[in-house]
Amino acid sequence: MLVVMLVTPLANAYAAAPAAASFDTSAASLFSTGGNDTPENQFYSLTTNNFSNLEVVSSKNIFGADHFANKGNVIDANLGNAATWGYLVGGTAWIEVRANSATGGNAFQPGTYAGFVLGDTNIGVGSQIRVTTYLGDTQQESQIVSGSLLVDLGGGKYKGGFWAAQPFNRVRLTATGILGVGTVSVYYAEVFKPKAGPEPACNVYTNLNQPTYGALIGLAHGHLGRWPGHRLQYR
Ligand SMILES: [Ca+2]
Repeated sequence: MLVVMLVTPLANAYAAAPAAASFDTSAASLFSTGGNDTPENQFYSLTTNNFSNLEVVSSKNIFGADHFANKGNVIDANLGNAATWGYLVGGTAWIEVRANSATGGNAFQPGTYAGFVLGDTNIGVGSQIRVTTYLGDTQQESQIVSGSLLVDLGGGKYKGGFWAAQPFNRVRLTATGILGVGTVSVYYAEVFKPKAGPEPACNVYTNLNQPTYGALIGLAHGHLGRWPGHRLQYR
């Protein structure tokens, strides 16, 4: 199997907006359920216009209220609204998207990207953003994605996540140790399921682009066209 990826040395991340998904309420069968039917070679939001049977859960404060206000914004069809956690002095809060039909062999498989699009100008300053995958209630993997690992999408939005080595059906974002007063905004969770493209023909230029190939390129250095510091990765 050949999957071609263009990645940065710093982060296996890509800064393009996810492809717009059509939304047809009359054809529920078009909805994805998990690893078996998620479109390949594109970032695909874990939102109700793309997936059936989604759930979003937030950590709660001592009064039993969700830390993240408007948590439903994370899974609704509008990619422009967010769930927000307003903090005073530090602390920890998390928000988690569960793909409840992605069970058993339909879980997202190893090699799938799991992450979030979030916004907050204070992230990375005395704070930490972590992405954790779960299979049911069982934690699978967890990585810090804040600081230089975040990909700046512009417009105050950032992309943070990682390529999972274990199957999962839940993705959690945890914000920890933030100093001062501010807000963490979480827009949506997303996955990227890579798939091998056709073997490139010899001696001709071949465009290694989505969705034919699982082609990724980091934009962290802003040198599209010359790609210094980037490398080809074959899987
Ligand atoms: Ca939304």
